[in-house]
Formats: sequence, C-alpha cells, structure tokens
Amino acid sequence: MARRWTNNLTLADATSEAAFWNRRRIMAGVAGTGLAAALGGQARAEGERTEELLEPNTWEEVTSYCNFYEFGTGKGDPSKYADRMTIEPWSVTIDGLVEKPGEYSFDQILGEMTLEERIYRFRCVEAWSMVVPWQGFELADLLNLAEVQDGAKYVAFETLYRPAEMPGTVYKVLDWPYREGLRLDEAMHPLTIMATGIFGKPLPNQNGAPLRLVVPWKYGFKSIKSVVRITLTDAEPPTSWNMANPREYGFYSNVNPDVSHPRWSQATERRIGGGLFARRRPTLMFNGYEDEVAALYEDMDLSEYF
Ligand SMILES: Nc1nc2c(c(=O)[nH]1)N[C@H]1C(S)=C(S)[C@@H](COP(=O)(O)O)O[C@H]1N2
Ligand SMILES: [Mo]
Repeated sequence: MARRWTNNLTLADATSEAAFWNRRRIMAGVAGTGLAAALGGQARAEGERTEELLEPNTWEEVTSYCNFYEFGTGKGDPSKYADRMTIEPWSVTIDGLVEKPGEYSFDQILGEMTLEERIYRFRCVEAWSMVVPWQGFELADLLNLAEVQDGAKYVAFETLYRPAEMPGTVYKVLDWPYREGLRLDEAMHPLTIMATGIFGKPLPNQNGAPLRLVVPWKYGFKSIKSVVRITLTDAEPPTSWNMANPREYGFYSNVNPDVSHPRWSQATERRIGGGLFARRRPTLMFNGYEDEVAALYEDMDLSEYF
C-alpha cells in the first residue's frame, strides 16, 4: 500500500491544553478522518467533542496503569518491575517470507525510519481506554526495509522472553513468549505503527521499550510490547491470548461495540483518569477509525472473525 498517513488536524485541535506538552513541531495529529466521521463528519465544527475524545491522558496515567504480564498481572506491576529488563543492546529479528532476513539492531532501524508523533486512542478489552501521544514509525516502512515476499499473508510478532528479568513469567498465565499477529494488509495499514516513545520521551520499559506495536482500531492486547522478532508467514500465526482462551480472544480483536466479550459487554468504555472523563461512553466502531479501516473487513462476518 503506497498510501501514507495524512491528516489536517493538529494537537491544537485536539486539546486546548497543548502547552503542557511542549512540542517544537507536531508532525502528525489526531485520529483524522475516521474519528471525524464518527463525530458526524464535523469534527472541526464539533471541536469540543473532538477535544474530549482525544484529550491525552497524563504521563502518570499512561506509565503507571499498564498491562505487561511478563512483569505481573496487576496494572501497577509493570511500573514496579519492568526496569529490570535490559533494553540495550536491542535487536529485532525479521525473518520468514522476506528478501532480507536478519537481525536488525534498534539503532539501525531508527536510522532508517521516519519518526512521527501521533495521538491515538487506545482501547482495552476490559473496557477502559486512554489517549496516548506516541512517537514512532509506520510498521509498513520496517516491513518494506526487509522486503516482504509475494507469498506473505500474515505478520507474527514476539516479545522478549528473559525470565531472569521478568518476574511475571514464572506464572504460566500465558504461553511465553508473548505472541501476536496481524494480517499483512492490517500490518501495512498507515495507522499501524511501531512506537518508540510517548510524550516526546523514549518509551518507559513498562510501556514496551524500546519498541512496541500500536494498532489503534484493535483491542490493546494486540499492541505487543518489547518486540524482538517479526516473522512474515503464509498462514495465520498463533497468538498468546487466542491460545490461552480462544472463545474470548479471536485473531482479529477489532474494537467493536456490537461483538461482546463472552463475560462482558464491549458497548461502552471508561476513560482512565478522573474528572470529566470518568463516565462511561459508547465504544466507537473500530475505536473511531472506521473510515480508515472498515474496507479491510468488507466481506467478513465480524461476529465470526472476532
Ligand atoms: N509483551 C506484552 N505486550 C503486551 C501486553 C503484555 O502483557 N505483554 N499487554 C497488552 C495489553 S492487554 C494492553 S491493554 C497493552 C497495554 O499497553 P500500555 O500498558 O502501554 O497501556 O499492551 C499490550 N501488549
Ligand atoms: Mo488490554
């Protein structure tokens, strides 16, 4: 897909409190046309609602309320224990159906990629959501660097598995290493990024340092952290959550208010952080990115392929 991310909105459109965020330049902005459409095609006119939906969470919220089961299953565990993870040196093995397989060092990757800043909504399957200002690059650029072969249809990802530095891995809640997967067209979509930072700073370990996937129209668990391997395959790859509980977690895991998790409704969500945002709000189809991604699933029954 040759299409790159474009949008006309800036952070200033998303929040009147942009000042705290001290940016020299906002290269990319809010969730663009998808969210605009979700708001009735008048996001600019309905600035207040845009502001509400894309008001970034605080650094404190984003870095202390985390999911990273390798460090424990509590939301506060990653911020307590993830500093035990050594992130230097770091490399990502890219293999499978690519012309240029190999071990790519993190520095080498950064040298080749165009870093951008983007604000994406993030929605968890447990029905909480956040808005995070990410830095990163399009996953498509990294895959193009490795030159994907014609036969590739899926992309598999793996997190670092280093038990000595990851106290949560003594519990077999998931089959380690943590694994995720995307269909190739999802992986190549311009909304799909590999994040290397938040709030203009390098990613804290608890958020998936030094690089993690962000797929804003899917439930949070698809956004795999601390990635060490990316494998191009011709068959749908196994994923940790699907292996753990296939009834509750499908391969696609698109945010969808119409398809409930077997144990709870997905129709509403609670914004992390207090005050104005504490009330539950309706969940948006594809997390508000419907205009951008609905075409990927045109011929699919999303209650079957959940
Ligand atoms: N390796 C790994 N990646 C992971 C997880 C995990 O437990 N291990 N949790 C996922 C889940 S369920 C969510 S909601 C997001 C949370 O990202 P955040 O802590 O940066 O908000 O990370 C995802 N990526
Ligand atoms: Mo999650």
